[in-house]
Amino acid sequence: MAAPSKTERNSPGGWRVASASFERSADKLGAAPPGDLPEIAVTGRSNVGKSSLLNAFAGQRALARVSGTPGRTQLLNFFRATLRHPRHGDLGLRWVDLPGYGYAAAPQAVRASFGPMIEGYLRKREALKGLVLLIDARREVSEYDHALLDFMADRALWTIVAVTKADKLSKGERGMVTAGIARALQLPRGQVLVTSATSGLGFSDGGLAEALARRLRAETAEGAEEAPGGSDLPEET
Ligand SMILES: Nc1nc2c(ncn2[C@@H]2O[C@H](COP(=O)(O)OP(=O)(O)OP(=O)(O)O)[C@@H](O)[C@H]2O)c(=O)[nH]1
Ligand SMILES: [Mg+2]
Repeated sequence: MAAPSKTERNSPGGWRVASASFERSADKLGAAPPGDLPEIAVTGRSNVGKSSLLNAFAGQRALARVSGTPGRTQLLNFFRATLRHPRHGDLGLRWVDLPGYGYAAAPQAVRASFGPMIEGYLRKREALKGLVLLIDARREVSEYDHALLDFMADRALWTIVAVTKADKLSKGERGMVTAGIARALQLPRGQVLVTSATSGLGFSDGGLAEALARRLRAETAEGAEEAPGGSDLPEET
């Protein structure tokens, strides 16, 4: 993966979300939009904060529906977003909100709980360039999360973890929790981003938009070459 230049890494007012809108829901891969934009799939256990993360990322209140009832969304929800950088210009992407997993199913049945729709999407969608795996700051990494990554192992998709609801932790706890999650998932610490949809932590400079933009730019630079790499996130602010 092409390393971001020092200027890019440190640029104040770097990548941000210029626009985001709902595109469509699909109940099968055949109903998905054309794969003409790079896609980032967002996944995690039910109620982990996927919809809230999207709203915070997009800077919109009600782009995705925040639900009080876990496990209800059973569709692939496609959103379009444009990332913008003052010098590098615009990057288009699709953000794909996957149904939450681990709801009323045993970990061994994670795959079954995905169903053919999600399995087909994760395995076959060529436009899919990265995965954002959400982990609740107050919960342990679960067998479900491990099962998802195991399930994805043969595809070796670039993955970043977003720790959600970090506002429920003290600043000291955040560092410990992040290190613990990185260890549990055997990911570099730099691929674990601490976020709070409530406080906005993890969404400004050096946050999620920056990490996704870097990945998509590296992807473009690599062309067809397969090379999952690190996101090299800055330390939590
Ligand atoms: N304190 C706090 N609560 C949050 C945060 N993000 C989400 N929540 C709450 O967590 C609950 C679930 O949030 P959602 O965004 O609907 O979670 P989801 O993963 O999309 O849920 P499903 O689609 O049902 O699986 C809601 O009550 C949110 O208000 C956060 O950053 N901080
Ligand atoms: Mg949701």
